[in-house]
Amino acid sequence: MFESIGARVIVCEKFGTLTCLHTHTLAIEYTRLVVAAREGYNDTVPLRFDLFTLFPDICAAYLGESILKRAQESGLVSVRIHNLRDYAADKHHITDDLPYGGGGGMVMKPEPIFAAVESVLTADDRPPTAVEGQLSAVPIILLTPQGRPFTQAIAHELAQHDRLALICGRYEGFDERVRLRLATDEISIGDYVITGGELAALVVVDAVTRLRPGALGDPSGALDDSHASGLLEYPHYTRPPEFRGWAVPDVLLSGDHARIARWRREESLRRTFHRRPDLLLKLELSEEDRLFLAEVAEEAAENLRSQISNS
Ligand code: 6GU
Repeated sequence: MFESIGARVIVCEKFGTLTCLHTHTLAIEYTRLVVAAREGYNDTVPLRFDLFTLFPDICAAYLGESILKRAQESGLVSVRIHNLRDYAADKHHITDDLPYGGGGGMVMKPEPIFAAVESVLTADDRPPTAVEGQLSAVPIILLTPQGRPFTQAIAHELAQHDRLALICGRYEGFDERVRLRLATDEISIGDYVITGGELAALVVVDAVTRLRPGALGDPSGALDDSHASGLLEYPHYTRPPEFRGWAVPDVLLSGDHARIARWRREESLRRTFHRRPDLLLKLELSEEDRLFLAEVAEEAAENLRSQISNS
């Protein structure tokens, strides 16, 4: 894979020197290929998502707009939505039932879910009845509040695959046999409960798609995002330079790119220190970053001292 990308990069470089007409397109394609090679993505086939849900319209609405729409149109990803109700064998297409042992709520029946996933993923992808803990070629991911908390690192991990199956839970949850015998992974999007896994599956599709080289118009886009560097993003400003007497910081108008880069780095560090100090502990910081953070910490301590003495 790397070799073929290498060859294509060389071809792009050659074209780049031959023609000016398509330089911009080539520059984007070039960056896309380099990023794909470095990150280990297979950029030659679209990343395919299979979403299994009882509410296909919810998923389709979000996937039909903006970056996700364009990523599908340009063949970077493909998303198929499968209605679990279509795989219920009975006359009324029932997909849930009462819990054994009593108690409130309904449980999602195993048969329609197994039938849907097994018919969509071909026999080559995965043995029809998986043994617990066995690795599948295609990750089969349940979206539930009991899953591992979703992070940017997990998005990177999932973006390495050619294909992902996402199963959205509803009601009280899945029959445990879905978890034990079909799923290979279970993801939650945070410590709160929402009505179903659809929003969570869309969160995963969105975060993973953004990482596919070329999904964002600007190839460096995904690198600047909050959490991509492990830091929160710096403040952004646009025109006008003054609004209601509030001015844009001078440095951003200075045209001095080195100073602007340093300012952005410092504001990212400052923001992360105040809002998410837990993130700083996980990072490797430069000496310059450390010195700056020491100043921020000293400032914060000074503020605290004066608050305490004024109270
Ligand atoms: Cl994946 N599903 C539901 N219903 N609630 C959640 C969740 C998922 N992640 C956090 N809360």
